[in-house]
Amino acid sequence: MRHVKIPLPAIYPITDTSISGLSIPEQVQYFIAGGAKLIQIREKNASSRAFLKAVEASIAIARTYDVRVIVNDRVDIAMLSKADGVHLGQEDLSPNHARQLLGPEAIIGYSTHTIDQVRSAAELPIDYLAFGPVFPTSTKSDPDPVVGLKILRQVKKIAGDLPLVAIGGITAENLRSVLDAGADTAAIISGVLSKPRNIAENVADLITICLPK
Ligand code: TZP
Ligand code: MG
Repeated sequence: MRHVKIPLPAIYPITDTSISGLSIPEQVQYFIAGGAKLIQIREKNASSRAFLKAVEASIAIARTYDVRVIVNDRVDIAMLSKADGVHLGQEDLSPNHARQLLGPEAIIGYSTHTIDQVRSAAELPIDYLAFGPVFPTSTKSDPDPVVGLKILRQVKKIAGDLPLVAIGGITAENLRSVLDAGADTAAIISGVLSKPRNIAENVADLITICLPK
């Protein structure tokens, strides 16, 4: 049995400055106001210095609410900012290298897009496995092919006790189907940052959908 550092909450919002039109700390504040307990900071366009500054400011806010912050892609920024962990893709530093740098307590998440990648991830020092895009998404440039709910169900069986985070095109309308397919958590960008409601309300609504009936 793996050592689970924190029980992963069902909703895992991710920042995106171009969709929201807000600074990273502002988005983090809204996520927290909506009840998020785990947040990922993802920023593809900022300079390293600006990104570090934004992550530090976000972590200062998150600490006062006991909210965990994961940095997308950048192990160096996660280290410098003392973030709770890092989220790595197939082209980023490997989970083994990230673990070497960040130590045993860091949360390391790892993106996968195919069953083969999921199988290869089984032996890696990771704390959760992300899989997707489950549904079509226009948030990621050049996304991998859509995997759908049937493959997500298969991935859950392969992942075993490794927490499974579904990502890609998840909204209030399809969230229940993703959880029913076996995802422990839904990582969501446009579904929290786009209208119809404000960001905090969007997060709160999604959390409500996950509550047992
Ligand atoms: N990885 C796979 S799909 C995706 C990422 C980062 C984008 C998710 O964004 P959205 O808006 O929730 O579809
Ligand atoms: Mg990446």
